Amino acid sequence: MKKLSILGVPMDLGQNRRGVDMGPSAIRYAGVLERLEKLELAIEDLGNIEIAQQKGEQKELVDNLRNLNEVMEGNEKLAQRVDEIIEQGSFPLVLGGDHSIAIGTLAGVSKHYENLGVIWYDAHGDLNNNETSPSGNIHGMPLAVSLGIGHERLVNIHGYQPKIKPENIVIIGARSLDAGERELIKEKGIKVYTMHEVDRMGMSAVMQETIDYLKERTDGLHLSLDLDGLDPDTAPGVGTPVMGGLSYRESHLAMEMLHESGLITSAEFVEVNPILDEKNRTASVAVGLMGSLFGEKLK
Ligand code: 4U7
Ligand code: MN
Ligand code: MN
Ligand code: MN
Repeated sequence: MKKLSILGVPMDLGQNRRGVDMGPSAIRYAGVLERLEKLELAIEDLGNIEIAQQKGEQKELVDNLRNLNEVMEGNEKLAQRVDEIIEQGSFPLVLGGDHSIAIGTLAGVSKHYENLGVIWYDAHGDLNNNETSPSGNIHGMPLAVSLGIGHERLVNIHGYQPKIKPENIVIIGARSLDAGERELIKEKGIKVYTMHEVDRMGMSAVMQETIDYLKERTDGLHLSLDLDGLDPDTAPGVGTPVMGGLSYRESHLAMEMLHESGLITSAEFVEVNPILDEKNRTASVAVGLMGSLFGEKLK
């Protein structure tokens, strides 16, 4: 039976809104364990890793990076835990927390693969660095950091870099890209399905192309799913909502096709903020998507 290890990361230091540190609790409250236990999986919930508390007062930005030391510290811990989970032959399912935690997750995962693929399901590219970032928020930087682009402390987390190669990335759902991010996408030739392509081609074709593309070039595949990839009408409990997003059904189809592909070797669900949510709907949507990703069947 496939082993699955759930690890919560109550991180809110990668951005400046409160509440996303309660994401892991909200997702557990929405029934993630009960839901996944119905599937053929041996599940362990490892609880949450310890993350520094956000103090409320705005600290001054150092090098245009908010809370660099605390984000570093949390991600080093996370990388180590994820590394161990894979070493023990289990599938890491990481619950965020803001998206800065992808830095640690990918650092722990990528050590185990020559050519790790990454699906970045998000309204944003998260391809900023401290020089291009309009906000100084590290949750807007994890994909660049994993490519080895950005502050040298961040890119060297877990003692090596880069974690991933640009040709092994597929971004899905993008509709808010900053100027520096667009440049990087062009320069590195990163594959992006914006909302325009999803509208034109349909999610089924987008996912089929994504799977075919990644299948032949990667030896492991990580799903990094930011709930703001979905439309805010469906997933309102996120810190940086952008109108015109992926639908509930499109997202379930994407997860179902990923399950059928058998390619996914690790996953994280991030940016669930119960304080900004309506009756824990966003956490429930996240749990439903996990159900589809791990093989729930309608009949
Ligand atoms: B998320 C932003 F400027 N690009 O860098 C930035 F629009 O993890 C938003 O995808 C980043 O939610 C959003 O601050 C990060 C902004
Ligand atoms: Mn986002
Ligand atoms: Mn993101
Ligand atoms: Mn966000």
